[in-house]
Amino acid sequence: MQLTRTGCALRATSRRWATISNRFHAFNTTRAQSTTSQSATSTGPRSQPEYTRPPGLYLYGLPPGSKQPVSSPKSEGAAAGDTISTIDGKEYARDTQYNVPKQILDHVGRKLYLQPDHPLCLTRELVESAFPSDQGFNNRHEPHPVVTTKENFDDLGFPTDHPGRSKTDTYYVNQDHVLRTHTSAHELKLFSELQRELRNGSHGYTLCSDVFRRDSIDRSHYPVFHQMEGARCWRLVMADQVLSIEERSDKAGIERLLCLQAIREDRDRLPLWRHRHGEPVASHLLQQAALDLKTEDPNPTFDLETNPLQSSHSPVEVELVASHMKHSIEFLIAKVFRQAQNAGIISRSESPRVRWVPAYFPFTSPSWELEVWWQGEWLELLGCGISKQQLLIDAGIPESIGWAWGIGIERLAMLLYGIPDIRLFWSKDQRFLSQFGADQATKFREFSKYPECYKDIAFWLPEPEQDEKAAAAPKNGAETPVEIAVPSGAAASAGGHMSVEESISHPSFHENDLAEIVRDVAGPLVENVVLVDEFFSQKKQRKSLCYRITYRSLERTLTNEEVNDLHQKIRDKIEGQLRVELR
Ligand code: FA5
Ligand code: MG
Repeated sequence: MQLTRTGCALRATSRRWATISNRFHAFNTTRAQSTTSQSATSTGPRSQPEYTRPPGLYLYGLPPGSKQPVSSPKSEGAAAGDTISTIDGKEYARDTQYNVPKQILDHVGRKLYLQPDHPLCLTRELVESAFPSDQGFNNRHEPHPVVTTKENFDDLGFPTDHPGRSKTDTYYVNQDHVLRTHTSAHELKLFSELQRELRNGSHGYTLCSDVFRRDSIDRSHYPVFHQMEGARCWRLVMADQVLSIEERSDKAGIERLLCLQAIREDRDRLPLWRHRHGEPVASHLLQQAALDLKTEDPNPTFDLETNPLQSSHSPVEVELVASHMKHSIEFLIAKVFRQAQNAGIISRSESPRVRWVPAYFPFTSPSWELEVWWQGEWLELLGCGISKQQLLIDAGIPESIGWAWGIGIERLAMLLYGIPDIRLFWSKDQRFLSQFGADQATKFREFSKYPECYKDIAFWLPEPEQDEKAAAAPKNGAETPVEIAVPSGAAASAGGHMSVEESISHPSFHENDLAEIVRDVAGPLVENVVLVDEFFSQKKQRKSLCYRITYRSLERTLTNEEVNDLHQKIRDKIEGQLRVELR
């Protein structure tokens, strides 16, 4: 859901994400000598102070102590009296935590990423071609969408009070099970499997699955979408074994560590790296990828304050692993751009642009997001980082270092084919499906453009509690429009930006709940929901919000009566289920 949000002051007082876990003490002890011994010569930090999140960096939710979003309205999917839910053939006991609407369940089992000639399937194959099995990546998928809260959150180090765990962000099957909010829910299992596979020459994987989020409604967000996860590991232990203590005690010795050498060699073999360093690149790769990709990466690889390296890693290791990861990912994006150029979706005359943005994820550090310049704005494609050592320890591969990323497949496919609206991926219309095929560079041809119709809905938020009033009221005391922020549907459930202010300002209203009601009533007939007006009334001591709902079918023209009827139903439900007063 888009918000007209400018200049909202973000309060960055928290240390929520700070604590880099010391749980991997055992591993640290082994590595401690080499890390400490560098201190004389290395420019990087030695020990890991508590990490204080910098102003403006609000990935993965709110700091501890900030208020949680309110719980969701009662879900349509939970019919009274039902005690068992059957999801993709498996049964789950239902409890009060259940909040999965039927229309979300209707998306389960479609497996679009396996449907031949579907753009999501073709996009998955393109990603796999950049991380192929003959280069040590097991290409996997995981169809069953229900995972435990342990897999989705705990195993990845999500704090217990993380807003992503709330029912406003996540679909709960019961108190212990959710529809996965990201493919990272399988990271621990897949890393554990690598323990065996590392010996057989595999050192990484890709995984494709559907994921589910109570998210906003617009052309690049859908509550059910697809992600691919990728990861790559190197073993570190050999190096420690073969070098003497003396050798480890100087920087040169560290640099000679066999593992580092292996990572460097792997990195130096990457086509994009070779291209940028004037090394020859196989001609078929040159043709496949737009290697003139322009990358903006102005920040240092790690920063103690804003994007720290882990205490078990040396600066050299982090630099190399990050460099390997970024060049591997950029190569994939270069492939996407070349294909889009071949199809005439983007021009060949301009070099495609991408930029790396520091990020936060509980299970990687340092972390980044990658954005691409697309249709005049930056579009976020993926999150990634150096895997948290605790995860590798838990997976049984403590002497390893590695990277991981998670990509939104729809976003990639929109780029590849010029598909303008994320809802189209679910279309069963042959006019859509017949356009794509493995051996053709395809530019999506709009087969219809049915008229849109928008309607506004305005309401007063509940009166804030006394202690919230001071924070909510505008400082000048005037009854004027003020720039406030509402919890955006920015997917705290597995990433996304959410500011502290956003959640504190409206403790009893969450935009995701509004989006859910709109979806319940109108499903795919709504293209966009956007906040168009907001102000605070001194007299009423309340805030008013006005949302514009854009109705447009991808398959037919909606009649006035139909839209009026949908809109009335949405109004009724909002009034009945959210604690707001319609205006
Ligand atoms: C994650 O989900 C992390 N699990 C990624 C990760 C994996 C980080 C491994 C580190 C290591 P994030 O919430 O940013 O991160 O989502 C990843 C991508 O999914 C986004 O960049 C975007 O491309 C896509 N995405 C997110 N929400 C939606 C949505 N509602 N509809 C469509 N695509 C979405
Ligand atoms: Mg994100």
